Amino acid sequence: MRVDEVELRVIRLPYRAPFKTSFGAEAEKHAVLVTVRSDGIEGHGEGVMEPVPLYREETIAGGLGLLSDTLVPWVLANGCEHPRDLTDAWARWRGNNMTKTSLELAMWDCFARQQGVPLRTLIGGGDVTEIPVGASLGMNTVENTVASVERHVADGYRRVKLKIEPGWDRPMLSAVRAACPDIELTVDANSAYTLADTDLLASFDEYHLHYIEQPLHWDDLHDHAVLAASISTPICLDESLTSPARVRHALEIGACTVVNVKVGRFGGLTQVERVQEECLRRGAPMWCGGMLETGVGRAHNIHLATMPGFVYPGDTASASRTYARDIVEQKLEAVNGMMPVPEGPGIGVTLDRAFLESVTQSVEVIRA
Ligand code: OSB
Ligand code: MG
Repeated sequence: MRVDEVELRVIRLPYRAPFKTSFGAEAEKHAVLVTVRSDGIEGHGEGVMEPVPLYREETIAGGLGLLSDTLVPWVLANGCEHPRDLTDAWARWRGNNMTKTSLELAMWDCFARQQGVPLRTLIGGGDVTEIPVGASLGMNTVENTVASVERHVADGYRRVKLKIEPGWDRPMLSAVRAACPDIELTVDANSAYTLADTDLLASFDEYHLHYIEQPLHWDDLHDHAVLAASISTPICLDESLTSPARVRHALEIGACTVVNVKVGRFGGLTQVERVQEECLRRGAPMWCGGMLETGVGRAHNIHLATMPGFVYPGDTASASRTYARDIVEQKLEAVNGMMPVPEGPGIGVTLDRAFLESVTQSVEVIRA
């Protein structure tokens, strides 16, 4: 595939309500939208780098610099035989997984559209037309949280995940469990605890959580393995898993038994295919995480979650939970906890160009 030009667009899209986690409250999404154009066909990818590095290290400013100085010129000069080859071609440029992913996903989408096939058919999800999804609830009051959990269960969501931090855990979890004793419930601490909290974390066993997500430091494996020996609740890692090797290490030492897959954290679809190999070999369930993506990233996540290793419900809930208006024309809405895979070539969504312009902060087009 020869690439004629690449567009780097930064957008700002307001959330319907601020999303509060242990790293703060966010009121709007800042996203990098990458579009590649090749022989009259476009493909899109979304970068999940942040304005400031609260989740992992990558920032939008740093990502844009690497894209325009290095990755985009490389793609314009070299193209690719198959998007599966890009990860290894870029391996000498270390890290920057989210940034690499934004361009890699655009290349996969463009490639699939040129072949006239849905992206899922290129990554092993050929027969899958819908995926099971749960919802991730930000921090709020106990009363609002219980009401929100009940609403999501009534809407058919397959599991509910609650953001937690020290001071926002046991009373809230007790109230939710009292209201909904049997639902599939998980918690996500986004690294808010330390091993000094082991007794507190062990006390969560009584809530019968499906798993606890990233309780400790955002780059740690060792302490999670120590914690795992002291609690019954399974541990799922998110932030700490950044490569197929890290996943293998985590599973080998028992730092986690469940794997949250975010394509941006791993550096692209080819890396996720390798993570899937590790997980299938070791019987570790994967599920598809989210970063409150706009329609482009959300559509990619839906296709990703059709891969056979994804066995637990993911975070790719209805777009309308997060945005009053999205940048794609298709409505990405779950029905009874099942998210339909967008039909048509590539990721199966088209941009709402007029609305996209209205939320655009900057655009740069780089040509061969
Ligand atoms: O830790 O999974 C996370 C959102 C932004 C950054 C990190 C996380 C999240 C979510 C939201 O939990 C998941 C979603 O609805 O996309
Ligand atoms: Mg998480």
